[in-house]
Amino acid sequence: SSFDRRIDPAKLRRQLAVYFIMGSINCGGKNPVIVLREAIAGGVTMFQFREKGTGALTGKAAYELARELQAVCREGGVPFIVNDDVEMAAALGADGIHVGQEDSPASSLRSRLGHNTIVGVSAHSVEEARHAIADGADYLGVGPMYPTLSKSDVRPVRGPHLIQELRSHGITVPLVGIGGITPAKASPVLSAGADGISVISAISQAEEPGRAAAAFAALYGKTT
Ligand code: TZP
Ligand code: MG
Repeated sequence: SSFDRRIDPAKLRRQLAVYFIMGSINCGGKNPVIVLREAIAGGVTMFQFREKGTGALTGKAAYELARELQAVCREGGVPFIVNDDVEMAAALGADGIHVGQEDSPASSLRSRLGHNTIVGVSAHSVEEARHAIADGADYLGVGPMYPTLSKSDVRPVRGPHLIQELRSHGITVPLVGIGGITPAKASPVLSAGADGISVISAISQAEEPGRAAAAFAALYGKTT
């Protein structure tokens, strides 16, 4: 069935620990391929290609960058997830896809992309979380935890309390907090019950993306 998922939740929880998200416009003029390579060397455990916003690449250029970043992920042994674009995920044979509430249900994405595909869904409330889980999501992205400049149509800040609320309502699926997370602000997100943190600017705009990624990885007692 569409719920016959082959993603192991325990493995996925580990992969979600330091979940780096970016597209070309998030890298402050640096080459995204270099940024990602450094970030993975520093301790990033999962990557999402999110080529969105003013000045973002489209068409062939977006595909070419996606392919390069996918190759970097393969070298580093890190899952490569595509934001929103199902056709791109299918064409590249991505490890997963991340979508919003308004997109196709997880079960249909899994049927389209294959049963080993990681399907992540954004959720902003208990209601939305339950809906996404019923639809077959493997993990949830929950936020925004803190104020962010990286998303224009962002929802009101909910804080780490939202994670705690989901857990207290019996939601046990793997989940990550997102929005404004820095190494200094990550601990409350994890203490609230998140399996990992997802980050754009704290890594992509760091002077040294590798060091920034290592600072997140260190929260789990791992060093590189
Ligand atoms: N969804 C909710 S907040 C956000 C997204 C994509 C942006 C996160 O970026 P940053 O720079 O880590 O705040
Ligand atoms: Mg969407």
